[in-house]
This record gives sequence, C-alpha cells and structure tokens, in this order.
Amino acid sequence: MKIEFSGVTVECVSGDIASQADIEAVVNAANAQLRPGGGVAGAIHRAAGPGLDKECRPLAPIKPGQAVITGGHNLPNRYVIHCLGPVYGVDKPEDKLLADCYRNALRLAEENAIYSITFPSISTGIFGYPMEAAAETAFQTIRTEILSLRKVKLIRFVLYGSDALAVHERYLGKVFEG
Ligand code: AR6
Repeated sequence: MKIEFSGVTVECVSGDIASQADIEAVVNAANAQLRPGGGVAGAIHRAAGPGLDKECRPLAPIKPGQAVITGGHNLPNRYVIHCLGPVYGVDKPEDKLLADCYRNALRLAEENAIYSITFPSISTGIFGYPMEAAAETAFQTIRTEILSLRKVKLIRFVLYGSDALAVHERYLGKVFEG
C-alpha cells in the first residue's frame, strides 16, 4: 500500500529491511552501543559486514530518540541511519522518544540530501512497544515532518510478516487519509 502526501510517497511492504536494494538510506533499530545485537540490528550488521561495527564505535553511546548516520558498507544502501528507540515501560515518555527517532532520522536524511529512506517498526520487537501505538506515532510524526522535507521523496516501511503489515497499512490510511 502506498500514499502520496505533499509530493512524498509513503509506502508499507513486508520483507527484510536489509534487502532494500533500491533505497538510499536504511534505518537501523539500534542499541545504545550501536553494536550488532539481534532483530533488525543483527540483520543490518550481518549484511553490512564488520566495517559498519567499526565505524559505529566512536559514535556510541546514543540516547533514546537520537539518530546517527554512517555508510552502508556491504549493504546495498549508501547510508545507515541508526535510531535508538525507547524500551517500552522504561524510557519515558515513550511516544515522544519514538517520535524523536522518526523526526531525527528524517532530518538527517534531509541534511544528507537523501532521496529515499526505509524504516523498520522501531521499538516493536525486543523493546516491547505495542505495534498499533507505535505505528500511529510513527505516521503522525512523518505526516508533520513531510511538510519540511525537500530532498526526501520516498519513505518505505518494511514490516516483518503479514500481521505487522496489516497494522501499518491500517494506520497509514487512518493518519494520512482518515
Ligand atoms: N526486517 C524488517 N523487520 C524486522 C527484521 C528485519 N530483518 N527483524 C526484525 N524485524 P527489533 P527494537 C521487526 O527487535 O524493538 C536489537 O537487538 C521486528 O519484528 O529489531 O527497536 C538491538 O540491538 C519488530 O517489529 O528492534 C536492540 O538491542 C521490529 O522489526 C534492540 O533489538 C523491531 O524489532 C532494539 O529493539
């Protein structure tokens, strides 16, 4: 499913965030130390190779809501934007910190003249954020931020599995068309 809003395409697909070869910047659901770990971070570091871990070390630690940018190394993407999402029930207020992730990632993309960016559903795996609430916050933040974007023209959410895709499609419709 895709929508157009203020000249920007926002779309949801199911798949693997580490296999989005047509996208310039891939967003990592990182840990504070920017180390490989599991989930999205594991998939991204595995595909990128050890050069990414090495580039990340001097940039760590990062705080919840923060985003930093590196090269893509062996990934098919030119850049990786690493975001630390809130741990649900621990880092508060969760919705503000999650919104900060999306806002800061889009601002870094804009500063680096990035045309296309792909997001996973930050914080909804190991960090335990309920997916519906996370999807609503993500799309509301993106809707507001799109109005200041000049370079970014394609925003793709890559979801793991049909349930995650269905939730995100529902909120994409609700926030942009509802
Ligand atoms: N492609 C797309 N989505 C994925 C993939 C993938 N390859 N793998 C998992 N997901 P998570 P978090 C989904 O746990 O909650 C790491 O160990 C997953 O189903 O990767 O922000 C880090 O090192 C879920 O919906 O990120 C941190 O310690 C979503 O992506 C911690 O986990 C995010 O799951 C970050 O936890």
